[in-house]
Amino acid sequence: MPTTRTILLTGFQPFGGEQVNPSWQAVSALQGARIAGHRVVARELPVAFGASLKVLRAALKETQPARVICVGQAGGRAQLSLERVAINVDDARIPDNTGQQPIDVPVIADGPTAYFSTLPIKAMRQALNAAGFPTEISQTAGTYVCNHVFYGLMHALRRQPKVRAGFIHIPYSPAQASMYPGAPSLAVDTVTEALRLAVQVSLKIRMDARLAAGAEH
Ligand code: PCA
Repeated sequence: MPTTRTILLTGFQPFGGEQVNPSWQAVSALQGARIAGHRVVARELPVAFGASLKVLRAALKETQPARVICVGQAGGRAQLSLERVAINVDDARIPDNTGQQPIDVPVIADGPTAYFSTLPIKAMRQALNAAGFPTEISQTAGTYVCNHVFYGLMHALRRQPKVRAGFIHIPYSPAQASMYPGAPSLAVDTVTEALRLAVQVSLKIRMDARLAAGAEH
């Protein structure tokens, strides 16, 4: 019997005064799910520079995953954002949940300027859009804890290119968005189903699709 391989999915704790984080709500719903012969392990990361990466690295070591998708909340965005690039800088507009507010410090001293996602983001966007999930390619994951985790993830896996990994930002949940008139939102159940499909595509696609998804600004 071949051993069941693991898919590691992470979400975040609430931050910035919110009561919930829809990234963890959506990811935790897939805990233990079987997707294309793989088993999902879901983990919640603290919204903290440094500590988030400690938890992530321990989970990578423990689960030896075949794929990793980290997920975070991006309030104000209207679509699922498949992040293209992680950059080597922490520049926090607001303190993290432990009160740290790094400004212009590298995630990893002496690390490269950036890492690209190794997920087939174009093929994923195509499949997600075809299934009715609003999805875009994003050219920046910001400079807060999500980018920190994305960069640290790609750095940790830099010598394991077969372990495809990346980051997806998601909109507010409808309950959160009701506090901010006009803010876009996406139902948590919808995000969960979109993530299930994203994992399926990441397992199936060997060579990413060649589709334009650039931005002029
Ligand atoms: N979103 C924040 C950090 C945690 C989260 O869910 C971000 O985009 O950096």
